[in-house]
Amino acid sequence: MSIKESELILNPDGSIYHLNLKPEHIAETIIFVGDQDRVTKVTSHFDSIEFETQKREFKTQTGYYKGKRITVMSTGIGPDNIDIVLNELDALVNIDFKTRQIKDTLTSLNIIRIGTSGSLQKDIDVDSFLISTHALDLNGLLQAYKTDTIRTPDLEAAFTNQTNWHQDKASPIIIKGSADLEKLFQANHIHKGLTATAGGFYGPQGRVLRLAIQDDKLNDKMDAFNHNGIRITNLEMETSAIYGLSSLLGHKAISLNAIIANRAIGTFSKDSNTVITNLITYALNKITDKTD
Ligand code: R1P
Repeated sequence: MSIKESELILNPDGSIYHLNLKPEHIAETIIFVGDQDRVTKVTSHFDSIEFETQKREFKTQTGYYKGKRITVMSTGIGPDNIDIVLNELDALVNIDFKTRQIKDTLTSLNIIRIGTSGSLQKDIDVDSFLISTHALDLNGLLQAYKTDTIRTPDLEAAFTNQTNWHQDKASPIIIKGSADLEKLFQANHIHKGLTATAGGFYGPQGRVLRLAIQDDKLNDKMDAFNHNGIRITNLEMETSAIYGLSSLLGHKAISLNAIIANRAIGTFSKDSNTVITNLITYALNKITDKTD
């Protein structure tokens, strides 16, 4: 069945609607960053850049690092953007744009988020790195999809009990990242944990400036959560959407977090730029170790 023009939207030049990309423009290893200015921070390490484009907040560069072809793309802020980015990237590799049909042989991408995040744990300091082993959808994006095959019922039940999750809210969804990529990026000095992904920066992450929030104990309850040693370690705004959609579409994904705030103590990094730069260098070297 051919996918209609209103569902798979292509620009007049044949590129996909929001990302402005054609299939030949992307590599199979893709780094996501939030900030569009972080794209060149990553590619400044590259040997060469063969392609670049930008539409709205989605800036893309594809090039070579130590001989490996890598695409770096900014996703902007939030899970709603990840819905666009993941669906359009998957279409670029797995849908034939001429026939508008799903290809017989599917391609699996390696997706690596290099992002910033706030720790919920006193012992996970600012300026440290954290790998998200799992992600919790606090934002609701995944509620639109059939997720039965990728969920973690034990963890979800433990989270519902621990936080007295309201029955009238949709049930929480927790998804695992790629075990292969977790293994590739792990190191003794890097924390691991369950990352909670919020749909906003202030109220949805328990920040109060002038507005009261519905559950001002949610962060405390998340910080006290421990299920068989799995703790909720940090809050950010993309990982659950990346993990959920990647798993459903057959891609491998991992989220690497530069911890720049500690919400449990109330501190913020004195030099967040350097932490992010160090995480970029670490990630690039690990990617060239072996992601094929
Ligand atoms: C909020 O300031 C943004 O920073 C974090 C959050 O997930 C959100 O996107 O990640 P990035 O630094 O990757 O954008």
